[in-house]
Amino acid sequence: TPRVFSGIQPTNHLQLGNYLGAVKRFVDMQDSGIETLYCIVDLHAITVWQDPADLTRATRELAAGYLASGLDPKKSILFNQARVPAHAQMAWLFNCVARMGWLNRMTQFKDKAGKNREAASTGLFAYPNLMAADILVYHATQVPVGEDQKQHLELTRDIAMKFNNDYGVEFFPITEPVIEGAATRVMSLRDGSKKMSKSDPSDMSRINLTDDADTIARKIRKAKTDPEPLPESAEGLAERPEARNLVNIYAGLADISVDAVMADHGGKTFSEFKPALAELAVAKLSPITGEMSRLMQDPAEIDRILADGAARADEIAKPILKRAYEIVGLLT
Ligand code: AQP
Repeated sequence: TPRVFSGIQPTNHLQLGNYLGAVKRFVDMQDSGIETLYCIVDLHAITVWQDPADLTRATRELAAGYLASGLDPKKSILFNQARVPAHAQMAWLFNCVARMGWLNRMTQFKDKAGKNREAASTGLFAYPNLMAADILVYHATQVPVGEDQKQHLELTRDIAMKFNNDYGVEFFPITEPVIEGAATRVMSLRDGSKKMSKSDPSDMSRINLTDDADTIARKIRKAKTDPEPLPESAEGLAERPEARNLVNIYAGLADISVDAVMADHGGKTFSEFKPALAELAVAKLSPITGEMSRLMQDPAEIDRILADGAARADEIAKPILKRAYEIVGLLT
């Protein structure tokens, strides 16, 4: 049976890339009739240092972001990872399946560990194994993510295949990444070669879902561009990363193709296009921001929704974990 799983780390604030690359897709898939599980991956977040109070706040804020963006706890299972122990238990099995050489090739580890790899946590290194566990402990078949998660999803497939092969079973499904839409890789507003990220030290590099309308407009107005007007068609964007990024953001927010954006805005200067983009961004994001802050006033209700989702997730995960233990030969 098809099943959708995805997650986001509760670090800092949700940014536009997370929204267009992930959350908006989650909402689309929720309404597709397939069972959907959307997780707040708090255990992933602590692979780098998190202040405990900030982590708790960010977990509730991300839940509010999910709900405000249109995820519905009646249609999707919404929960935080720490509440479902099967994730960490399955991850241990995968620590014993995945090879050091596979993890050594992960570009996210290289980026996040930086120069001083010796000082990175072992959790950061094993991060993709926990991600594989998140997905496979539900036998999820589809995983909506942004472009940057492609390599981790390939590793998830490798783990599933190696497990099935080593134990001579057809137990884990081979998961499909769902990387769709015009904005699968939203770039920094300050640097068209870097992805927009929650943890970029420059707040001007990203649009946060907590930003007010003036802040959004100012960030777009100040976004780095080249001096030329927009080209007449999409082909002209190939060598212009900053221009391409703003057009992709427009297409993602408006839910239209890049060609459709170019049909309307091709040839315009940035002093014409940026205000149009800012207006669109404010129109689409402000209602979400407003709803998030309303939801954040009732943390008990958020906690109740997450606990209820976790109980439902646990029911799916437990028998799959038990069967995996049995396959391995562990007495349960
Ligand atoms: N710039 C992006 N464009 C499109 N999709 C993106 N995603 C992240 N950045 C972009 C997608 O958002 C989901 C959740 O990401 P995450 O929180 O698990 O970790 P991340 O990819 O590391 O996100 P950030 O914002 O860069 O966080 P930090 O700075 O904390 O590491 C994933 O589906 C991801 O593809």
